[in-house]
Amino acid sequence: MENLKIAVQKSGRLSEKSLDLLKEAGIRFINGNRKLVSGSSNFPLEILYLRDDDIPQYVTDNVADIGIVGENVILEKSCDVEVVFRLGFAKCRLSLAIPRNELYEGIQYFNNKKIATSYPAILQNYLDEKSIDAEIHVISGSVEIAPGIGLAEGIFDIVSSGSTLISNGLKEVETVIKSEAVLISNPGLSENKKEILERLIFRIKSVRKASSNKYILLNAPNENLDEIIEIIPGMKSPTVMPLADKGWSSVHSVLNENEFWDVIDKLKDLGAQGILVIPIEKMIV
Ligand code: PRT
Ligand code: ZN
Repeated sequence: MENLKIAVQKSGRLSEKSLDLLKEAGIRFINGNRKLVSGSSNFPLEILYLRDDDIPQYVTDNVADIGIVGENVILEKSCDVEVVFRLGFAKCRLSLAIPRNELYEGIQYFNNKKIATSYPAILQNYLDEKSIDAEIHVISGSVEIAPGIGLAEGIFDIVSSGSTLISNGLKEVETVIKSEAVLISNPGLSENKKEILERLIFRIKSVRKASSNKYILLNAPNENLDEIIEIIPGMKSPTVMPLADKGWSSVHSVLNENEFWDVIDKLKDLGAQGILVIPIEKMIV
C-alpha cells in the first residue's frame, strides 16, 4: 500500500504541535529525529521535515500529499492546495502597525506611506480593496524594527500577544487576517491516499472531541432523576444504576467542557452528590 506523505515544519513554532497531533492520533514514528524523512511503524504515513514556507509548494507539486502550515503562508503564496482541517493552534493575526505616538484616524493614514512586510501579496490585496496607494517594502525578518531605523512608516506583520509591537514602540491599527495552523492537501490525491487522509482526520477529530468532553459520575436523588438526565444527556443517553441506598441512583454521562460549570451548578441545585469528573482519552461517536 502507498504511504501518505505529510510535510511538517522542521523546527519552529509549528513543529512540536504538529508532531504531537500525529502522536495523539496514535501514530508512531521510526527514527523521529527530524532527518529529512521518517516513516511510521503502525500507520501508512511518511513525514517530511521542511521549512514552513516551502510546504505549500511541495504539496502543490505532489512531493508531499498533505502538510501542516500556518494559514498566513497559504494566503501569501496562493498555491493550489485545499485546506482540509483547521487545527486551532499557532493562532495569530496579520496586522498593520505604526509608531505609538502617531495619530491614526483610519486606513487613509497609509496613503503615500511606506510599509515594511514579509507578506506583500496579502497586504497588496488589502490595500487594493481599500483603495490605498502605499509603497510596500519587502523584508524577510525583523520587520518590527523598520520604522525605528527609518526604513518605513508602518509595518504589516504577524502579531500574537502584541508584546513585540509594544517593545518596539508600535501600536496595532488594523487587523487584516486571522490565521491558525491548517492541514492542507493536494487536491488530486489518489483514492487510496484520500482514504488514509480520512482515517487520519477521523483520529484527530476523536482526540479533539475527547479533550473537550469529560466523563461525569454522580449520585442523584430519584425524585429529580428525570430533570438531571435532561441536563446531562450524554452521547446517547446517560447510564442510570440504582444505588444500594434506596431512593438514590448513580448516573454516568458525558459533558462538554464549555457548559461544564453551568451544568455542575444546576446539578447541585437538583441535589446531586458525589460528583466525579474524569478526563476522556478518545471519543468515537
Ligand atoms: O524556519 P521556518 O521558515 O520553517 O520558520 P519561520 O521562522 O518562518 O516560522 P515560525 O516558526 O516563526 O512561525 C511559523 C508559523 O507560526 C507562522 O507562519 C504563523 O502561522 C504562526 N505564528 C503564530 C507565528 C506567531 N504566532 C508569532 N508570534 N509566527 C510568528 N510570530 C512572530 C511574529 O513574526 C513577530 O515577530 O512573533 C512575533 C510577534 O509575537 P508577539 O507575541 O510578540 O505578538
Ligand atoms: Zn518560514
